[in-house]
Amino acid sequence: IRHLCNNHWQNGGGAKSENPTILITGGLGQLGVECGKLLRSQYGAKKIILSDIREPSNAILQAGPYHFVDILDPKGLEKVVVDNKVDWIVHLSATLSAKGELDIPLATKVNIQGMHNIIELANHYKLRLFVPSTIGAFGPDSPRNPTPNITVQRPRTIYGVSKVYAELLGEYYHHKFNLDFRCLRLPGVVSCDLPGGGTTDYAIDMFHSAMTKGTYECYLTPKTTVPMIYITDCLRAINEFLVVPTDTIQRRVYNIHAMSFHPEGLAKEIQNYYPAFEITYKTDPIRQEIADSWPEVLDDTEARKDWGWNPKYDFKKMVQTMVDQVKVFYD
Ligand code: AKB
Repeated sequence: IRHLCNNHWQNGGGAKSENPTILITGGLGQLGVECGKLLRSQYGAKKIILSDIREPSNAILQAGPYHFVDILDPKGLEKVVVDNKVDWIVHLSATLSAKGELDIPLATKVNIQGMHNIIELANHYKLRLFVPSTIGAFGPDSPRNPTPNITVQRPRTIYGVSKVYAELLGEYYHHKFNLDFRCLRLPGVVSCDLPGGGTTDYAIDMFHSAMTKGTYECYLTPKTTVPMIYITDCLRAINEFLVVPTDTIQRRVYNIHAMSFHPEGLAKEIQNYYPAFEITYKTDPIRQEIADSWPEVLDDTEARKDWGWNPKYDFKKMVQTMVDQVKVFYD
């Protein structure tokens, strides 16, 4: 019943499309900080609210609104939404794949209970809700090259299970309650800022190690191939997909792809910039098993066809950009 008598404060019930106020959960994470910058450049600094459960830097505090609120605290979240008249939520909080395997109760709470709290709130206040899914939502029974938009999904990590849950819950709330739920299955995101707890983190670590130490010990085998995307493309995809008109969207969950590579290939490309760079391998069985169960290439035909997705960073351009960015990072 609660869902049928929602408090619609704009647009006669649909999520507001113009000049939205947007809450980004996981606002201090790998994607959150940069996503905040991009959305602020578009909608204005005050319209984008970051939330997380860490102490922000002064730079973050000066850049725009920040709220210390836990996604496991539904009342705290609701207060932020109500006090600020939030229109859209970009829900980036998550425990990533490798960390999730080391602490399953934590991943269950953050990824499943957190998602549940967020979707209830979005539905109650008729907010637009974006949640990223991942290549991790597939498993060893899925076709790996390419992995279609609709296919078998039997992930073998708690992270993957929770992301399939998020996808299905979002689609269900969309069909049942007309929630404007939007979800992109992201490849591993390569950025200068360090993530934490992911299986694809090696790619970022390799750039930093090449620059600071000249060597890198990789926890995946040389030819382990997974889809990856440069952060600028990833955030552009989120930004564009957030505003695709509802009648253009044929489905609520889309694969997006940009490039695929393996550690050996990445090391060779980095050697074009740092000829003395050396890579060695010491496999971590947990992360290797995870990566081996993931797609090699995502089929993103549907995203390209329905809303014009088109990556701008290929492998070479990503490496060149990362080398430059990592230099700036240590300047
Ligand atoms: C991870 O490695 O867990 C993430 C992802 C691919 O979703 N980067």
